[in-house]
Amino acid sequence: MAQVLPAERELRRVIGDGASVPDGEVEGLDADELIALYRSLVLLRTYDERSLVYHRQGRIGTYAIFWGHEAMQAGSVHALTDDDWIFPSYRESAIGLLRGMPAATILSWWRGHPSGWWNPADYNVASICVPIATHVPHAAGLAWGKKLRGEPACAIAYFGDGATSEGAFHEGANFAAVMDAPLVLFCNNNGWAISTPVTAQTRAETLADKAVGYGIPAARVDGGDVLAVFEATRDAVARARAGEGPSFIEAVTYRAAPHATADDPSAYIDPARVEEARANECVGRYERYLRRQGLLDDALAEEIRAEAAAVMREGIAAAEAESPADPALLFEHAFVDPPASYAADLADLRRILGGGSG
Ligand SMILES: Cc1ncc(C[n+]2csc(CCOP(=O)(O)OP(=O)(O)O)c2C)c(N)n1
Ligand SMILES: [Mg+2]
Repeated sequence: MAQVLPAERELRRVIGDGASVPDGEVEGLDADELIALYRSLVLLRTYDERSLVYHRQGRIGTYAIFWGHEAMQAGSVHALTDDDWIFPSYRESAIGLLRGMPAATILSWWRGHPSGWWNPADYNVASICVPIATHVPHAAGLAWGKKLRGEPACAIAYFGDGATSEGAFHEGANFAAVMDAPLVLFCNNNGWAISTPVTAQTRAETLADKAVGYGIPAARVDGGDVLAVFEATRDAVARARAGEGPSFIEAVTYRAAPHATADDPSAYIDPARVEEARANECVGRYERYLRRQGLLDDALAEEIRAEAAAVMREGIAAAEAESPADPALLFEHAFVDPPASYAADLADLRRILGGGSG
């Protein structure tokens, strides 16, 4: 059976445990960049934790929690330039924050408000993809387009372990490989597709093995190690820019939170394994690393957390200050020729919403 080479099946790690496992180092990252990475992690963590509270307060709708996924998101984005395109799934909904997108925009998306839609070209961040894996061919096409135009930019598509069972993943991966498209296929393997464990998802020994069939080089990294994720993504981006085509990164973690706010994982998950994942979560791991390196102290950590909290406070205030959307927007692109009942139905809908009885 074709397999990823044995050395590449090991999870790449940089951050040690402060005891028996020594810290490594990533070449080419200076102190400012290491702190910038921490700032991104804290911003994402704060966004996620505040969002859960906003959901419980009824201020945003159903929300896909990404607690524990921050290292995969921040580590990979820091390996890109702003010209590179990001294709997020719902799990990476807030990744635009790392490209300067206002928190209010993303919060509005989760509030189902049209101000939550952005022009992808403003940030080189595509729309949040909810259907599993359907953005992989889009990312492959965009990356191929960059190559055809002779531009140096590449694309990165984020998707989960479950997505590697979907046709769209395989079509996108094969297409990117055949066209030598500058694409990074970033798989967040958090062990679960809602309640389906990865062991019930595939007979492949690793998800990285799936890349072999397409002739795509693959790496497996510890998804909780932001520096290992950064390094693997930087290698993949270098390959893409050198005209060597797509790469696959399998970042391995264990989902330490419910799939989304509508999920109750106590029905299927092993609580001891969750506890272990929470104790070893990625933001704390990196924080301890920076402290061991003498780069972070309490004052700086507190300043960075306060900054992120302010971003969220302002974000929710701005999202809630938006005036209610016109319900006609729901139908704007639905009909070429609206049915005869359309005007009356819309008037009914306006009356119900306006009357607060809907
Ligand atoms: C095409 C499609 N089928 C089914 C669903 C319902 N669904 C939503 S999330 C999910 C699980 C996806 O798991 P995974 O790819 O591992 O991503 P994760 O949620 O763990 O990040 C499924 C099946 C969907 N959104 N789209
Ligand atoms: Mg998953």
